[in-house]
Amino acid sequence: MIDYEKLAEAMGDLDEDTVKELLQQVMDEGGEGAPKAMEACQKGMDTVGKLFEEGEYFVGDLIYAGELMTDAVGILKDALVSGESSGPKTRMILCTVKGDLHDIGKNIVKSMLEANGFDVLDLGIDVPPEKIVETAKAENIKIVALSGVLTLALDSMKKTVEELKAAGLDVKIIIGGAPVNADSCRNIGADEWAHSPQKTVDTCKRWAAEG
Ligand code: B12
Repeated sequence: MIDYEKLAEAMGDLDEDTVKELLQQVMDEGGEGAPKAMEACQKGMDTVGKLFEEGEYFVGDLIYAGELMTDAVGILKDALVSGESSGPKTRMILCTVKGDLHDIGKNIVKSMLEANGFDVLDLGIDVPPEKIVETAKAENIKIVALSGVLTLALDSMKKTVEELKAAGLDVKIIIGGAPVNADSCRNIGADEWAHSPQKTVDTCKRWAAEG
């Protein structure tokens, strides 16, 4: 029986040994607890963010937290990405928007999409609207997924959506990352928003089926 509270706490404390021990236990028990373990790790990351805001953690701790979270995803990956990947692949764009360098959430979403049969064109981090518009045009892309965790990412997302629309491109746009919600989605003019990778996959599958 995994103690998810203990896992969230260990992540918040940046206690690498305990985090890795508990995640290995999840995998040794068959991996069914992986989504819950992921949630616990994210909860721990919220604690890291809070302690950073309060001045108890510094940028070095954020970097360490980022590395630990990446390792955590690596351990859980096989259990997290269990989608079916048959049939023709829909090509789509995924990236972190301009001004934002965070990519751990984006990479999780990417793994889930790929495991579910999408051909994900990952443009990376800090991606300006022009590059997204250019690529969508050149590759005849129908789905664009934008990630961002900084508050300022919301402005970049809005600008990106405006430029995609101004270019007359017929694309569906989904946005995600911690600061995104229904209100910001409306304000940005995106078609959908999500925090959970599963909702992202379900939405993109629906759009791909609509064709
Ligand atoms: C790790 C981390 C870093 C690492 C990032 C490493 C990396 N490779 O990504 C580093 C050290 C680089 C970093 C830098 C900075 N950071 Co930082 N960072 C964090 C931290 C602790 C965790 C972020 C994270 O990975 N979370 C875990 C992932 C899994 O969650 P997620 O991204 O939300 O993704 C999930 C969902 O949102 C969704 N999702 C994600 N993307 C997408 C996309 C789509 C399309 C969809 C549908 C869904 C989706 O799926 C994911 C899985 O469920 C957060 C605190 C926090 N609570 O988030 C601060 C935080 C985001 N950082 C913050 C700050 C201030 C900074 C710096 C400015 C610090 C500095 N002074 O230099 C710089 C900014 C650099 C920049 N320009 O981007 C602030 C942002 C404040 C704000 N409101 O804007 C936070 C909130 C901390 C805080 N509370 O103060 N950071």
